[in-house]
Amino acid sequence: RDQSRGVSFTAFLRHAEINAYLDELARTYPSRVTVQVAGKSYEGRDLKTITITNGDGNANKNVIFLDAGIHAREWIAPAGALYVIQQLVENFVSNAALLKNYDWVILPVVNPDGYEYTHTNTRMWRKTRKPVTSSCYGTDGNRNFDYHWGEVGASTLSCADTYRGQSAFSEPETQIVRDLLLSLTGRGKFYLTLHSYGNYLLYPWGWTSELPSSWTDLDEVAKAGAAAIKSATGTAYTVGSSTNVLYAAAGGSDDYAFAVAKFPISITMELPAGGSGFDPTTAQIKPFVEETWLGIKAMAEKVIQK
Ligand code: ING
Ligand code: ZN
Repeated sequence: RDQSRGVSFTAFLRHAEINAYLDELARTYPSRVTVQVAGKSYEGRDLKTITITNGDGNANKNVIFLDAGIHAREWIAPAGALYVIQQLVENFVSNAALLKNYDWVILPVVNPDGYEYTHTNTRMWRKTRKPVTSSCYGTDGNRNFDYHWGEVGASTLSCADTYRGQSAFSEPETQIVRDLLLSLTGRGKFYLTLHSYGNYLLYPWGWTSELPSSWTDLDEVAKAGAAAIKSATGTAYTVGSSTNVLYAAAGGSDDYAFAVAKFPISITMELPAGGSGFDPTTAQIKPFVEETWLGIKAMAEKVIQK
């Protein structure tokens, strides 16, 4: 990090630095920004949400909920969430239309224990860090949500990278996302979860190849994101249901947000690959998150105009 204030997107931040940035925004922009501790990770780290408003005092607006970093090694995803935060807060004047009738709630690091572990120990760690047996640690957070939990594309083996967990919502981190999503039922109109890599905009279902009855709404929003990115940088995103364009996997947060928390639009965004996939160079951070923001903005605009 450099400069007097804020983040520069020239390095991947540690979890403590990310939380410090959120706190700094809350101090600097108290009328528009609220930071709350939604809960603690298994190892005791604070999962902080930032709620961004336009400061008009209306507490009952629709909500866009964004999270990132449920998978530890996908470092570009929390960076992408931070860029969204920076744009909405520090570049507020340009983005005021996105906050007129909507508040944004953003959880930039769902899995801070895993995220820190990829910085200190094992770069390619994916899961949480709660021990399952004496030799196998961690659950795949994106297989741990309680909607058709464990039915497909999830492992019952605790050492596996896609381990579904001992039970649905066995992890404090997924319980926190669950509780945030459920607290937003009704107001929550758009759930977006950032992952990497592969350039996909995925929507439900992950548990079946069938499509939800409202799939054309999902497709329309995702395609707006893909088109904005394509015209800005030429980067192609693949759009479709997770099962149909990537692979079947039950217990994902997007299926849960859509089916149980009743978010009418729920999308998983797989950001670009860098390096060998999960490890973009520091020089790639800025262009990747700028491009991602254009897609997110276009999707939000489509949701807002509905
Ligand atoms: N990809 C997602 C995963 O959890 C996904 C893809 C999302 C599948 C939603 C099914 C439902 O496997 C990554 N890179 O984690
Ligand atoms: Zn992922």
